[in-house]
Amino acid sequence: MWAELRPIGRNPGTGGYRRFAWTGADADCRTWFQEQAEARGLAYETDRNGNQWAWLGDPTAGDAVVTGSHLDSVPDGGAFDGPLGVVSSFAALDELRRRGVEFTRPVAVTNFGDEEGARFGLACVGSRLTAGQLTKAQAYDLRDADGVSLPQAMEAAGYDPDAIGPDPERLARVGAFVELHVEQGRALAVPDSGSAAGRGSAVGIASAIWPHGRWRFDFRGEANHAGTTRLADRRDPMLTYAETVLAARREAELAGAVATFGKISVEPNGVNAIPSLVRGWLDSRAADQATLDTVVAAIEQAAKDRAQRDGVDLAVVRESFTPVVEFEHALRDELGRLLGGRVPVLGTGAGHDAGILSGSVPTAMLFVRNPTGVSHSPAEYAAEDDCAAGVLALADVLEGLACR
Ligand code: HGY
Ligand code: MN
Ligand code: MN
Ligand code: MN
Repeated sequence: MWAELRPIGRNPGTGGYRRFAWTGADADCRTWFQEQAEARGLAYETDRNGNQWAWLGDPTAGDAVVTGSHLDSVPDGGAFDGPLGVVSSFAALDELRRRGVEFTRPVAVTNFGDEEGARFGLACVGSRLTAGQLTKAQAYDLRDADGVSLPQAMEAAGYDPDAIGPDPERLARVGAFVELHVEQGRALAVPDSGSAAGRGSAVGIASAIWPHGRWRFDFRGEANHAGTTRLADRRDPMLTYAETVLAARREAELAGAVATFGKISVEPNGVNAIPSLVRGWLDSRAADQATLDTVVAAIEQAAKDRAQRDGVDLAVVRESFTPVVEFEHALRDELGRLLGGRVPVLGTGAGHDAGILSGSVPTAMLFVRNPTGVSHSPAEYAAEDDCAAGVLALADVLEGLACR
């Protein structure tokens, strides 16, 4: 499976991936998914929001056990974030068929569309639409950097954007959703006396997803000549932006949270022009809501103070927010039992479709060890043995939940 999937959207220069929603690379990933489904005799379908489902058993029977993840990527992303979950789901089904188990519930493998939000700026679009956490109107307002709207992009990819919307009937048929994902951190890899996770386990179970959000900071100054404008006469928004980025690091460190300005846009973006507008996007996350609120408020205050000093206008827009996700304890504990109680339980700062769906169906996550913890980068990696351990763990979980 990996051999056919690996080359799709891969940049040979960096080894990273560019698989943005509703682009050619996304279409190729979708074709790969459908081929994998049909090669296994699974009933393939695409739902109204463009998410892909491969069914074993009768989907209308209800109480299905669903597994899967996403195939899209961040810009220059890694090979495992998302694909490891989808490949492992198909491989776990193959393993269960080898074991000759009898399925007592329908089982499905899924690929949720546009999980990273790399093109339109909002993460988990496919699962949010299905779970009713993103309205059709909100989705229609999403634009990419070229001004192409989400519906235009869907239409260009051959999908009917008019159909998008909540899909409660589909979710009513799901009894449990289990997403396997490469760990985006080092808790499973690095011995850490502070946590059971540090025992160097190849597989872990998720306890929670930190609350996290995205804020857009607009710093509006005055365009002017870089060579002839005295420093005292400038209203340079780049200075305000720079101070805000430094403040974000200071405030996050103080609070034990994380804050990242990873995306910026500058107008007019000329080497010899003082910018008129600098837009910076903040991604901030913390183990609890109060801490996150404190950090973001402190960053905003620092931006305001500096903006005043620079004669710059500031506007801050919260573009998206995902509250803390506590995975349902009964299913989490069932996974622990099915895996012999030897698998550590750990939290994560990364968002996932499982986090979105946890508001609608019992949801759990399995993590596979990432030796360096690096993710959202071409350097993202998981050892073959650990990936194999992940498949066997997922097969054990699916067997325990859906077979006898
Ligand atoms: O941003 C995230 O945490 C996820 O990888 N989409
Ligand atoms: Mn990701
Ligand atoms: Mn992911
Ligand atoms: Mn995900």
